[in-house]
Amino acid sequence: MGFFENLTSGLKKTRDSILYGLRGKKPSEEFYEELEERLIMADCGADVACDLVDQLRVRVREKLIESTDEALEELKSLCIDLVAAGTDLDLDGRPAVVMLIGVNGAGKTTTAGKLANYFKKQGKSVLLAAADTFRAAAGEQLKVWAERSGVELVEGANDPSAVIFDAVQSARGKNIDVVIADTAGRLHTKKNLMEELAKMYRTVKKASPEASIETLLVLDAVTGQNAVNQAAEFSRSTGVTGIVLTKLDGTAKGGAVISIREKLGIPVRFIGVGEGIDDLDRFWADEFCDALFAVKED
Ligand SMILES: Nc1nc2c(ncn2[C@@H]2O[C@H](COP(=O)(O)OP(=O)(O)OP(=O)(O)O)[C@@H](O)[C@H]2O)c(=O)[nH]1
Ligand SMILES: [Mg+2]
Repeated sequence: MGFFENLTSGLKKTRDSILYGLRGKKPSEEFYEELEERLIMADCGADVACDLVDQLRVRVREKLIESTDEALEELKSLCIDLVAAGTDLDLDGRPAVVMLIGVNGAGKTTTAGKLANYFKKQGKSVLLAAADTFRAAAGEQLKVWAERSGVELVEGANDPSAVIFDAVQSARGKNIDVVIADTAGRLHTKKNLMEELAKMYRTVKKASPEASIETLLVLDAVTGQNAVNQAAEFSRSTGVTGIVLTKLDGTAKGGAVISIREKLGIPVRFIGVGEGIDDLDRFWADEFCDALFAVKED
């Protein structure tokens, strides 16, 4: 199955919950009200949903649109405008370092494994850094992913910054393109744990001044609006350059992507739509909105 099919089937729950019964009609006040409610249910956020539907009303009037199918196509293009900007990755540094951060169980380790495979397929050399030194089994879990994707792994005893230092230095020595660091799950309310992230960031710069750093906040889409709150909290205490939204396959809350982009201005960089090694891809606004609002019955 290609990724687009994967994405389309992953977002089926969200799409169905937004579109059910709305197709093949004339746009009426009832349609707009129902649509707004569905967007809120899909966790687009109440203000964003209200804005989108208001803009849609104007478009429908201006373009003399007469069917809800056409109106939903318009909604799709409004949605693309909202989420498209700034999705490019900064991988120019030597090495490029991708730090995965987030609360417990969001999907950081799985994403680290999938990303290793993703970059490797693009012809880049990759090194995984097991910087979750908190949970005993975390290193083992990452080792399995390293073997699966055929990349090197750097481990260490109990200091995440030391692991990152070793990994970045080793990558520098071996001319490796990308270092992916898996970190321990943490609550954004724990100040010392947030400071630990800041220390890891400084350590990368110490190990290689030419390194570029992408700090990707991994969020579980199933948590919907709560994911939006987590994003707000994490970005307040540490620099978050992008979001990885995981588990979009298991939720009707895919609208969180729109909400995060609109409310926090943080771009979604990658999305996860399953537990397999290939169930991750870059976030492309048009593909995503296509899958979210596919007007054709499926
Ligand atoms: N369905 C689905 N499951 C996922 C996805 N990403 C991760 N998971 C599952 O979510 C669970 C937690 O994933 P981990 O990668 O261990 O999460 P983590 O953030 O590293 O967890 P901690 O290290 O404990 O904080 C695992 O069972 C994964 O298989 C996804 O995109 N879709
Ligand atoms: Mg983990």
